[in-house]
Amino acid sequence: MSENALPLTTRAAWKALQAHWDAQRGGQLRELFAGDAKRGERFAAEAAGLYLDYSKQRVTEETIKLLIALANECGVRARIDAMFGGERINVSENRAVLHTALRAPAGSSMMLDGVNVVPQVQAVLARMEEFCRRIRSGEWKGDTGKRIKNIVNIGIGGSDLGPVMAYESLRWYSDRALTMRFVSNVDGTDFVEATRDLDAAETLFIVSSKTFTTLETMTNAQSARAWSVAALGSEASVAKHFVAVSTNADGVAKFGIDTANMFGFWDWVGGRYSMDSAIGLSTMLAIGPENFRAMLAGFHAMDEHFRTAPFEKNLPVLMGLIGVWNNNFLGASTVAVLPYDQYLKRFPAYLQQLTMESNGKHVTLGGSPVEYETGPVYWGEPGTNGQHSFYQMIHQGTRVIPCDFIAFRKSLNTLGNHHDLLMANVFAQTEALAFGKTEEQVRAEGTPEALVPHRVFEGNRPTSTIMAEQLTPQTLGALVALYEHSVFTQGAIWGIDSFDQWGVELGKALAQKIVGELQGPAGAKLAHDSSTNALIRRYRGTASG
Ligand code: G6Q
Repeated sequence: MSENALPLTTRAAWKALQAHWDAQRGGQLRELFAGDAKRGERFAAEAAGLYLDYSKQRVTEETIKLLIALANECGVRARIDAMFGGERINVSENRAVLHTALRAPAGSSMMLDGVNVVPQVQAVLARMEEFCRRIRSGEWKGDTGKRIKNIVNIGIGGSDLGPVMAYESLRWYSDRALTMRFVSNVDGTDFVEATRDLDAAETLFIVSSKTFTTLETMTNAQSARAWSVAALGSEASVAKHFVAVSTNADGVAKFGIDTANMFGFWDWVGGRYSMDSAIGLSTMLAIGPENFRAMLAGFHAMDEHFRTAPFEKNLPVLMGLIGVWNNNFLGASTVAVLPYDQYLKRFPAYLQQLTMESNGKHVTLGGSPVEYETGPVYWGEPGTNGQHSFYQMIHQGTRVIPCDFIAFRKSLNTLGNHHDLLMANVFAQTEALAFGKTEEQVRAEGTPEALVPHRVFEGNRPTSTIMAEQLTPQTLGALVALYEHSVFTQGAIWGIDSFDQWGVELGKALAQKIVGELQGPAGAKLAHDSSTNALIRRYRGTASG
């Protein structure tokens, strides 16, 4: 058995981490800070415009040393090189994983099977830029000669969450003359509500689907075409009101979109890693090519840092390893992502797919069941809103919920003292979570004895804080790449395929069979379990009562 195939929990570094945990359980943050006046600066790292403070995690220098030893034993460096080198590290789909090529600068080179893919990426970017120029300048006209004012992206999962998040995050930079909408759900309400106030003559649909076969997207695209053609009165109008983003040219042509209006990408770009490919066409339309390029530069800066920085200074590696520590030793089964910036309100939803679809796996690369927990549940809401709801549990609940706080020095919208108040809350929360409030402190405040236990905060609740100067396209790119690579690092430790998604494929197939049963002759024999049969009959109105 090669070193790389050793079961994780039998590795020397894992056992050392277990012993380290058993001995001090990560320590008490109060004591760790008291014992090291410089801890807050020493347990921090900076790259690509992002500052990561992990001093309020339950780690010591020894913990970090052991985690890095684990990364070395698990071959994380070799895995990084394999990804950047175009190897087929997505083993269950036999695919390379080269989303880093999407943001590689023009003129650089990233090889796949002996071919440099960067020129192909740059060629698509150039076509996207030209298209955006035509739409944004009004040169591209709708079928009736009107200028395009509304853009509707139709896609789901990786073909929706990235575009929505990027648009919301970078809205400040967007052209306010364009109305951007996103339709993903097969629930007709999504399409109807997204289009009810739009003039079809001024509306362009982007059908975004890597495979161009996804049930939800194809259904929404058909409804969009029917809606548009009915309003504009001709099938020929599709040419001016529909473009596609896909890897499936045949599917696009069959749908009736001219492949001249198709923007391609490649099988080496996973759906959840595609927001910076042509799937980002809506983003580029909203913020303009220059800002889009700046976002790519931010991604690339973090890619380079991840690829080259020593692990002890490597933000994604540190974040990934601390995540493993929290998940597998502290036993934390969730991570809260708490952006203190209203523009990042969809960032937690985006991260849910990135992290949970990537690392929610139960077998190793070789197919054996894992004997440890893999990816945790990610969730979150922007601060300060969450403080008035679920933070109660983070402060005083019985579960450990590690948190990532995300904040910016400068607001994009200066308004009175709002930003100072916002930031004061970030700092106060991480301080309170780390240090809590002891019984003595509560008593000293004059709290009636019966209330003392209720008002005690244990503290020792782990958090990281990510700070940047301002939310810019560049910062967003770096932030997304930070999480992408931290997910990668964790996948490499857990020895799983972070780039397949068989669980999603199952859902894609399952419903197809039942649709037939919902639409077929009433009374036809159903062969599901008794619960599913009864629910189907109730839906069809054929329940016997
Ligand atoms: C992402 C997943 C999944 C995918 C959607 C949409 O990594 O594979 O979320 O993006 O199912 O797929 P299409 O782009 O092919 O429509």
